[in-house]
Amino acid sequence: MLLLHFQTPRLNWLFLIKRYKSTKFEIKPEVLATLDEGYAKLRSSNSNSLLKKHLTPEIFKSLRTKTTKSSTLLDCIQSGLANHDSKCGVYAPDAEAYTIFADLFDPIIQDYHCGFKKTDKHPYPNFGNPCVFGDLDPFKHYIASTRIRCARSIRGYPFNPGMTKKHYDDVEDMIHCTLSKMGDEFKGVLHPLFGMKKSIQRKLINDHFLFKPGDRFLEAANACRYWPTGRSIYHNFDKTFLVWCNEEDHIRMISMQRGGNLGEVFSRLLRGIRGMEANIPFEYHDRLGYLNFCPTNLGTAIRASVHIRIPKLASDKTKFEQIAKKYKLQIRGTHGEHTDAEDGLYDISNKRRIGLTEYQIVRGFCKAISEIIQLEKAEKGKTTSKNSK
Ligand code: ADP
Ligand code: DAR
Repeated sequence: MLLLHFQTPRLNWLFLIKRYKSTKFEIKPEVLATLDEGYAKLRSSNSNSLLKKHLTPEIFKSLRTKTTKSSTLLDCIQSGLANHDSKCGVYAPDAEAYTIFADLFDPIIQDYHCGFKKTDKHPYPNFGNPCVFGDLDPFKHYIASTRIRCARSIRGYPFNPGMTKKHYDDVEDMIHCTLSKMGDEFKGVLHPLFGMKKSIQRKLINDHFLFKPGDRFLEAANACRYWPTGRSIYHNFDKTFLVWCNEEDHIRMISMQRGGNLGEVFSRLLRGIRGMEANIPFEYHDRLGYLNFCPTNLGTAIRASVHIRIPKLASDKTKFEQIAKKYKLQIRGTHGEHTDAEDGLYDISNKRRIGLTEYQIVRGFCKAISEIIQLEKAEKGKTTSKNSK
């Protein structure tokens, strides 16, 4: 704290207390009442969320009346209080929340990201040489498509719940303007959700390009105000590089294509990130790396995924779970988070996003998918030899 050079020590403290108080705000009694009621219901629920697991009565008591310049504990946990089926249950309404409410966020971050402790520091960005990964399925027997996305927040802008209508419009304009300056491979079209034909929206969603509206977890986190103002999707003409504007985060950059060529997908994402960061400052924390709305999207904020058909391996639940645990994988359905797999097609991705560099995360993902394909081949081989007897 800057030491002041007043003659009268008493004035020192009065000034400091006044300045500290000016950066905080009084919590309304109704907010505290909502917090207490919601927390009691959560404690008595059968929720398995990380919020319930880590918001102990002691931590609740210590954080209950804390605030950032613009948010309260309720702003952080309201989604998990309203949706007991949340996996995580918390969001950071602003970057400062990761510091002020660290006693809650740090154990959740450690739990979700497989052991990233509050004393650990995320490494500086390093994408290595993305081309080394090549094609994981050159004969196209298993992988339907490959996608790598990263989340980014724009420095100086509040996260979703604190944004005004103008913020949403400004962010959309900033992204569109930046994309229009990028190389030919990124030339494409912006589709604002505002006024988008339902048929076009449905096709973009069904084709795995566009996010779905009405995510109840985001709605409960106060992240869908003014919808669909400022929400849009940009894609290049090949639909291999896409940018989501103002869905959950300010920016989601996505590189994707049919087949298993992880090297091409990763290389394109890196070129896209370089193009965007040349004009837009991203929110970056010295210990947590890239900061975003959800604590599952910190550090690299990268999710690399394949839509892969592995009916044999998936039928052996124990083996499937063993390999997912070994490589810290997340298994989803193929129509987005909170969906189930259909006809043996799974969305398999890295779960951990912090504590490793971008290159290390994609390398681990590459090893995992390669082993999964080998296991599926072996299972297929067993079946073939049985049938031939
Ligand atoms: P994220 O948080 O990474 O955006 P979601 O699970 O919400 O992930 O998926 C968003 C959209 O991206 C969904 O339509 C999903 O089907 C699609 N998607 C995710 N991974 C792939 C992939 N490997 N290939 C094709 N589409 C994908
Ligand atoms: N649905 C919330 C968020 C989980 C992580 N996914 C994100 N951020 N899209 C939950 O707690 O389940």
